[in-house]
Amino acid sequence: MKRRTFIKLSVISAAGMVLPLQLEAQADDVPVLKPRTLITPNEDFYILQIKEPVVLDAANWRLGISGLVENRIAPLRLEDIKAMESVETMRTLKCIGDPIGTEQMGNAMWKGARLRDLLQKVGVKDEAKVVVFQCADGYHTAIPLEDAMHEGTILAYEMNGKPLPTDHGFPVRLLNPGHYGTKNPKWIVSIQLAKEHESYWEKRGWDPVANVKLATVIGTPGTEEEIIAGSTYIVSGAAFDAGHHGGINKVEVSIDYGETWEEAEIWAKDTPLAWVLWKWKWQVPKRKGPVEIYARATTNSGITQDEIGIPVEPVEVLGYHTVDARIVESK
Ligand SMILES: Nc1nc2c(c(=O)[nH]1)N[C@H]1C(S)=C(S)[C@@H](COP(=O)(O)O)O[C@H]1N2
Ligand SMILES: [Mo]
Repeated sequence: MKRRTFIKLSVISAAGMVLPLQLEAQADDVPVLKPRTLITPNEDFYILQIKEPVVLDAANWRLGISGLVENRIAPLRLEDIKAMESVETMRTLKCIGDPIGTEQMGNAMWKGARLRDLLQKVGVKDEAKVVVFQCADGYHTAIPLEDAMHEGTILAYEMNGKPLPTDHGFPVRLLNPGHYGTKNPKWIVSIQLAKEHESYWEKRGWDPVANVKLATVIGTPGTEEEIIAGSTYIVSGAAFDAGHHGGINKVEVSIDYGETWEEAEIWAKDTPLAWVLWKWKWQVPKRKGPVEIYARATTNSGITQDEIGIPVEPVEVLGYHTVDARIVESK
């Protein structure tokens, strides 16, 4: 996979036309970081679902709550959910199919209502063990009642200060801290309390728990990227543990197959439910040829990623992300 190594700027030509200008990533004065910003703009946020995004009309949309509940309530309108106490929180979302997070990971500010406030309103029967979400595209997934009652589990209706975009689940999606995207359903149309449920992806062999594993991703350089011998180059990326190991304490980079490690600077962070962004200034050697870049994180609980990954409690740690690049003569 080739990564983007150029940034686009616009300049006004002599004739007054806006021309695209490409700058090389390795130019010393214009380091290109990937990710570039702590918050991923909505238009850059990855999009993933089983079919096409569903376009729902807020006026006609209703959210039904049924199953093992004490009180029957009329289906909720979007206004009803917006009238509940709201929380605004920064969260990183990541796909289980890309656990390192090279492409399918993004971070946003989300606003919504706590799921538990809604569940307390309807009253949950003792036999209920899971909360099932049915979505307008036919997707369905369940989460344990305990996770549903977590104060950080929200029914989100805003993303980065805007109504939730259609691609990200308009009008309402779940944000379920600590869990991969599969457990963050979009276009929710009904919620059921049940004893058990086999979800869409579980039927197809995916992990029913879907806890996010600790991982560090190298954004720059990209695979096969050409790096100028003797230059300074900013290696950059993100690291995320979804709070399972107390958050990220330190990120390190190695360019000698893990023999020695250099500490990167964490230049942006929020709570452990958001990624940390890091960068490391590399004095690129004069010798030309292939180079392999490794990155690893150490958590606040004291766990450091190793080469192949570690099955530690409470959730796993992935191995290093490695990127093959090339040191070349300047052109
Ligand atoms: N309704 C619905 N919700 C869904 C999915 C889906 O296919 N349908 N896919 C899930 C998966 S696998 C991921 S990774 C996230 C992606 O969320 P995003 O498109 O907002 O980035 O949505 C989750 N929620
Ligand atoms: Mo996913």
